[in-house]
Amino acid sequence: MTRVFSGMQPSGDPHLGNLLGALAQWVVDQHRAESLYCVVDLHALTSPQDPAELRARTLGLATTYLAVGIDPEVATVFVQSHVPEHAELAWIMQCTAAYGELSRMTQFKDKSDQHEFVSGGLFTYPALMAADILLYDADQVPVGDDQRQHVELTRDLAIRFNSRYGDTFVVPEGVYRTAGARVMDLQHPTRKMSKSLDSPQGTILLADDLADVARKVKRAVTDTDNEVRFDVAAKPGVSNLLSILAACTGADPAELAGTYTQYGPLKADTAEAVVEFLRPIKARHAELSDDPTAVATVLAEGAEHARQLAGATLSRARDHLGMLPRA
Ligand code: ATP
Ligand code: LTN
Repeated sequence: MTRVFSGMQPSGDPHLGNLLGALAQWVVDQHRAESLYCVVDLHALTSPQDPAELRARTLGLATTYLAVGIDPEVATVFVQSHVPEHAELAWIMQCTAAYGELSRMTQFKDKSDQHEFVSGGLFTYPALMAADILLYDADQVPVGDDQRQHVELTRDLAIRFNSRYGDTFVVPEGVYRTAGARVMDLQHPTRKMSKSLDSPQGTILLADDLADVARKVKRAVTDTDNEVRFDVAAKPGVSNLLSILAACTGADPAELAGTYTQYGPLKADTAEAVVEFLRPIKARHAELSDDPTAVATVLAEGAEHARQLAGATLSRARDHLGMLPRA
């Protein structure tokens, strides 16, 4: 059976981009593949975190996975740092990656320009991501468009390791969703919606109340020519609304464009679609948050299963590398 692995950082509150670009895909994938979904808390440490917030967000993000419909009876849900094999294979991947290769990662270049404190971990982040994926012999990695370069690097590292030390890792493929793959900020539609961009009016959070959600969509930046057309370059704001509406309703954005002649109705329909998309997820999240021990149990079971898989791969890699077996 195909195996799928993906992860998300507990570094901010989940937003509509995370839900449509990633989590919605995960929910679908769990029924066609053996799926593992990880809360990548070690990745969040690449920038300084408030301890209490990190703890709350880690549990909160795991709760979101379950609230969107990831079923722990079907998929494995766990926290990265509960499986110490990630950190160990990450070191091996750091030693497999070239300095120049890591230097070319655009996410590193963007983030290191934005931050005053640039950790060594931010630089080696893609090696940890490669370890996440390779530990589970994942065939497919569903991610947003922005992670393409990291998945390509993972493939390169797996191929390099296999050719140096013999067949060890499965070479994974990235799976990039088209509708909703890149949800843009509602106020700055040429930038992706993101938890690290300070744009509260342009970002729809799962935690927002539904009236706020509708208001933010209706106030989204469009343009003045009043023509509804799906054209990301020329009409980023309108195209973003069409993509969001399409992703929430399972339609095609270009086809949807033909059914509108004005911005008003497009905004109203998009607002309603987003609200109806979020409503059940919010309700389920609230329910699960009332029972944090149930979520903790899911995570404990998930980690146990993940460790079995990860342990086997790591032993294989250690052996092929020539590391002395542990007594
Ligand atoms: P940051 O702002 O710190 O970069 P983020 O909001 O981009 O964070 P990540 O934790 O980096 O979120 O991403 C989690 C997942 O959500 C990834 O698969 C990523 O591709 C996807 N994702 C993030 N933002 C968007 C977006 N605007 N549109 C579509 N997918 C997104
Ligand atoms: N880098 C990813 C999160 C991430 C991930 C992974 C995604 C960490 N490890 C493994 C897929 C597979 C991000 O920032 N979105």
